[in-house]
Amino acid sequence: MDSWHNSVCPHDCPSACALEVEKLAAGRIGRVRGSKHNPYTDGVICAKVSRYAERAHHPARLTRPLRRTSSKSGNGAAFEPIGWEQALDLVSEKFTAASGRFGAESVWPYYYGGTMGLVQRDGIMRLVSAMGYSGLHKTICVQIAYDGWGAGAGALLGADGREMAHSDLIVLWGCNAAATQINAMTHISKARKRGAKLVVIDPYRNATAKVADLHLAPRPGSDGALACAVMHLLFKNGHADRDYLAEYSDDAGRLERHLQSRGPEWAAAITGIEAARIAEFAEVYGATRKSYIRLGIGFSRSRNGAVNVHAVSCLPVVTGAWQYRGGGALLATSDSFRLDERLIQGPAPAANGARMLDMSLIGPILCNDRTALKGGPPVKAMLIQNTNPMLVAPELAAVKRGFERDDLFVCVHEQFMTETAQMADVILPATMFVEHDDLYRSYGHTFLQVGEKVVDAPGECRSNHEVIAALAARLAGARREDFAGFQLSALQLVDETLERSGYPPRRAFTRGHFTDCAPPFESAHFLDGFHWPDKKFRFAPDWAAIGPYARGMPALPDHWDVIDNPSPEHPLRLVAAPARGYLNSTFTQSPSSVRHQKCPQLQINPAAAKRFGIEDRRPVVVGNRRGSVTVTARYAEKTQADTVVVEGIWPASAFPEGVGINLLIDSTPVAPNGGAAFHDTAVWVKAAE
Ligand SMILES: Nc1nc2c(c(=O)[nH]1)N[C@H]1C(S)=C(S)[C@@H](COP(=O)(O)OP(=O)(O)OC[C@H]3O[C@@H](n4cnc5c(=O)[nH]c(N)nc54)[C@H](O)[C@@H]3O)O[C@H]1N2
Ligand SMILES: Nc1nc2c(c(=O)[nH]1)N[C@H]1C(S)=C(S)[C@@H](COP(=O)(O)OP(=O)(O)OC[C@H]3O[C@@H](n4cnc5c(=O)[nH]c(N)nc54)[C@H](O)[C@@H]3O)O[C@H]1N2
Ligand code: SF4
Ligand SMILES: [Mo]
Repeated sequence: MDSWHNSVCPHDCPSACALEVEKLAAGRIGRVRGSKHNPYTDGVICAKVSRYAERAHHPARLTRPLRRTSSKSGNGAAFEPIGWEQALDLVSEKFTAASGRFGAESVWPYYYGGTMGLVQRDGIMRLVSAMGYSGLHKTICVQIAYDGWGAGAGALLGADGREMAHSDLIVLWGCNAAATQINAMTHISKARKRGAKLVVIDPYRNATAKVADLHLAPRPGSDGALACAVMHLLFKNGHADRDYLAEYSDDAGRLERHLQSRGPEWAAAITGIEAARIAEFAEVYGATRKSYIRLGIGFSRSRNGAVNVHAVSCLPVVTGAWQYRGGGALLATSDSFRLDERLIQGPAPAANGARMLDMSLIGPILCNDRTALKGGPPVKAMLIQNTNPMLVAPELAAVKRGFERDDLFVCVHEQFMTETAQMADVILPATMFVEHDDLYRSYGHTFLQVGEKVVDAPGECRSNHEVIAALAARLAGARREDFAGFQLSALQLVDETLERSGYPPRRAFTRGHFTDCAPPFESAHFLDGFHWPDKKFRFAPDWAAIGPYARGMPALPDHWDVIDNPSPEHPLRLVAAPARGYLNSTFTQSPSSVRHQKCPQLQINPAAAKRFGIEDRRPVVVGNRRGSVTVTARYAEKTQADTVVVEGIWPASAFPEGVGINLLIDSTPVAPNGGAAFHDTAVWVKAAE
């Protein structure tokens, strides 16, 4: 057993699995498996991570710092190796020059969740704080969903995922768990052995819908209507828990009156689901006390996403399902962890007055759009860690134009030559999770975990923490002293953060690996009140208090018709959902993942396909005003007739156009506080010539 080491999956996945990694040699891992000791992971992980050796020891890994030798706009980027000292000097010179000429806000460090480890992910914020650089408004993923949930409940807590084993009905709402968080399926299967039913609400028959007892396929962006009709029937058919509502909600009477005109026929016209099926679902949901809704983030990725997430979060309040073990709902567990992260992050960037730039607006920002720049200086220099915006950000044409600017200096710290790295002036080689130390929480479970270094990194790779500390040493001067984090090792940061946060030391964790931070049942189920001064769930949220884009949002749950509706010119709606074999833009280099995913495919209802002369397994062009890409058509029964799905995120090189699917996605900020509407795009399709 000596060769097996505890670790944590670092990827941006709610499961944050407890791993065991086999060490074959000082610099070589073998198998990776899920820990049986962690009750959430329960010994199960996804296929792509079980074959991590493919990624860690991939011949295309970056192992040396590189400097650009070619222009940015031509075809084929060229680089030459340079030393670390030279590379770091160059970056700091450029940052200093940009700051001197255009102000510190012209430097914009850009990062996201490539690793979810707190030290390696968030350390860059400490550099931002110390230097007064532009901060990052992190809208690319959970912003819309969290705004929608927070509007009602007031905190990111919910019924523990393990409770699903005790539920009699589980609803996966806009959540492709079989692909995006396999462990939820583990706990669901325990419930199903006891006879529990699984309902999936998703516009297409994805891997999860295929195994459900009931699959409702709403049109994308119509969940608010569905939730309203269900609540209408709950009130009408005696399934509302009026005592619970009186104690725990703001104004159930007003909600009930409002819903009178929002019955199943009204919702059928909007969602495309027959009224009888809506009634069938409402009856099962209303008649089951231990009903558990697992909200996915997927259905928040629409222009009305926050309204829809809030509407769904109202359901267990109407039935009072929150009162029962195995009942209630979960979007995210993030507020279960009480971590003092100031040592890692420094004070919030906003605290030193610097502007916060919206990461989803990176296209307009790099194209010098004044509104997106908030009236401040242009962005002249960037350090990018943990994300691949040239592929995953919306409005890719603008992102590409921006990165092609000759007056923009870009340093990318990466494991692979991603689309973004190809636009860099300097590339720095990064370690992987098995090669550095970190502390991990989760947004899908309640375990705080430590993942220590298992093997040596290849070549000259350095961790994010090392790079940030080395840049601070060059850039921050005396200010460095105010940020103790720069002087500590990653493991010291982990230990001190645990101590400051009042958690036991690492060695007191179960097997030195994890500790459960689950709040008591009463708090997880909001039985001690929702997180507002009056402790009542808000059916009528104060959207304007959440963000600047709240204008026009409905006062109560509703169908807010601001989506990119089909039109004669753009008759179909595109959902650009994640694929099982990839994790966002990651694993697209792993041979087994590529074999699993085959090629970019457009899933389309056969009847709709025939209308547009599109044949199964033949090339099809999908486009809109922003551009078009060519993919392979794949007939998919049971998808709404006006909905198409491209699972991704495929590399740009997988498309003949050399640009990813997000070429078609709009970047206009979603209400109330920003975010990208990845699954809300009207498109046309035609057979490729
Ligand atoms: N069409 C479409 N677009 C989407 C989405 C969608 O559903 N559809 N989803 C959106 C969502 S939810 C998200 S979160 C984003 C995510 O998109 P990305 O932020 O690109 O996500 P990842 O692929 O997780 O990670 C990005 C990079 O981090 C690098 N990396 C990993 N670990 C480390 C490390 O320790 N150090 C350094 N320096 N680099 C590291 C990886 O090599 C990888 O290239 O994509 C968004 N874009
Ligand atoms: N294998 C794999 N796992 C992943 C990822 C990955 O790329 N691949 N990405 C990771 C990341 S960063 C995140 S944020 C999570 C996201 O994981 P999820 O929370 O599952 O969210 P999505 O995958 O964006 O979408 C889930 C489902 O929502 C559906 N959907 C889209 N629009 C609507 C709608 O309007 N209504 C309804 N009801 N459903 C809708 C999509 O069809 C899709 O099947 O997964 C993480 N896990
Ligand atoms: S990607 Fe998700 S399911 Fe796969 S090992 Fe990592 S945390 Fe677990
Ligand atoms: Mo995400």
